[in-house]
Amino acid sequence: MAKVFCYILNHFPNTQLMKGLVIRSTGSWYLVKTEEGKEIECKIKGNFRLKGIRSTNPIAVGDHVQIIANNEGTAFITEIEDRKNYIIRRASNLSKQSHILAANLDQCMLVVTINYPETSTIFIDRFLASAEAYRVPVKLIFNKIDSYSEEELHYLDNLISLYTYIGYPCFKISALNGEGIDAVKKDLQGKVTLFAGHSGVGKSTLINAILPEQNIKTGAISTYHNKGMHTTTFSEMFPIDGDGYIIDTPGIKGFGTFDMEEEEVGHYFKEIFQFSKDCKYNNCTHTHEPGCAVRKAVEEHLISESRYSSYLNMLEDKEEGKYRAAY
Ligand SMILES: Nc1nc2c(ncn2[C@@H]2O[C@H](COP(=O)(O)OP(=O)(O)O)[C@@H](O)[C@H]2O)c(=O)[nH]1
Ligand SMILES: [Mg+2]
Ligand SMILES: [Zn+2]
Repeated sequence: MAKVFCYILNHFPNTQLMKGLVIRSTGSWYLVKTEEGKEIECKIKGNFRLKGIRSTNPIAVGDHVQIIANNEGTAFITEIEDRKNYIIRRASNLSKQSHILAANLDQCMLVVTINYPETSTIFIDRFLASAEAYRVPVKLIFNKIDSYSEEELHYLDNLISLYTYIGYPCFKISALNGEGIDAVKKDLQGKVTLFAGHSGVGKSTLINAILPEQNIKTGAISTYHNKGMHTTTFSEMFPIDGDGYIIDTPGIKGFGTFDMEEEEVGHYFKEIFQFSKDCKYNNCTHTHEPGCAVRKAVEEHLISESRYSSYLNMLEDKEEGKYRAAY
């Protein structure tokens, strides 16, 4: 940082130091909104390294940064403030490098559909567990309620009871006809919120309903992304009326996973963690150990079978070493 700073000061006397928020990232340049409300395109120079992770992009949407700008409009990011959290994913399947999707999130809304397309409970639970590890609070949005059969609606209500009971707030909405959207809108006030979920669940439709002026592309673009023609992810933050931001990352389905120890996986399933305090062994994996309070709770229907299956599913990945590969 110091080197860049001196270089710029020496060569461009009319420079200005400012603080701002990174609101768009394309990989090669960043759009920074300054404290005065100006939007400035910035490049980075120098070496930004994060402790412990190898990343393809050192700076992400949501980062609070310091920039230096001259009168000709050239600007550089010179410093990043410490992050309260961030989410990453692997840059590509084969790569050991990771890509930071966003930083400093207040919450994440996981958009879920029971059908068209189906979101499995395994997917939901893995997402929730990763978010716990990232220390990002999650709320669930069940979308497309205008399109379900009675049976599907019944199943949806069961899921809502389950996740509400565990401690995840749930919304029941139709992004298409607007039902339930006001409650979501209210909950976004004053916060930085990331929207996640499978392609086709209605994220862009929902964001458009909340921010009609942004006119984010729906449907067609998602399928284009699915074919993998462009795997690069450009994240963007959209300001919401009043105060707060929505982050749309076209490529995000779930979070990358942390390098966690086997006995740690259970810490990220809230109710499993609660019961595990009564297990006989404190490194219990809740699979075969005698005196396991978690398995007892599953038998007594105090922990749902679907949650326990998702837990076992994550643990299996762990055994196959997939967690390590996540970096
Ligand atoms: N019936 C119904 N369709 C919806 C709803 N929300 C979105 N869709 C449709 O689902 C498709 C995918 O939506 P999109 O917003 O692009 O999903 P994304 O990939 O998550 O951004 C589009 O054809 C939308 O019109 C909804 O609440 N009800
Ligand atoms: Mg979309
Ligand atoms: Zn146990």
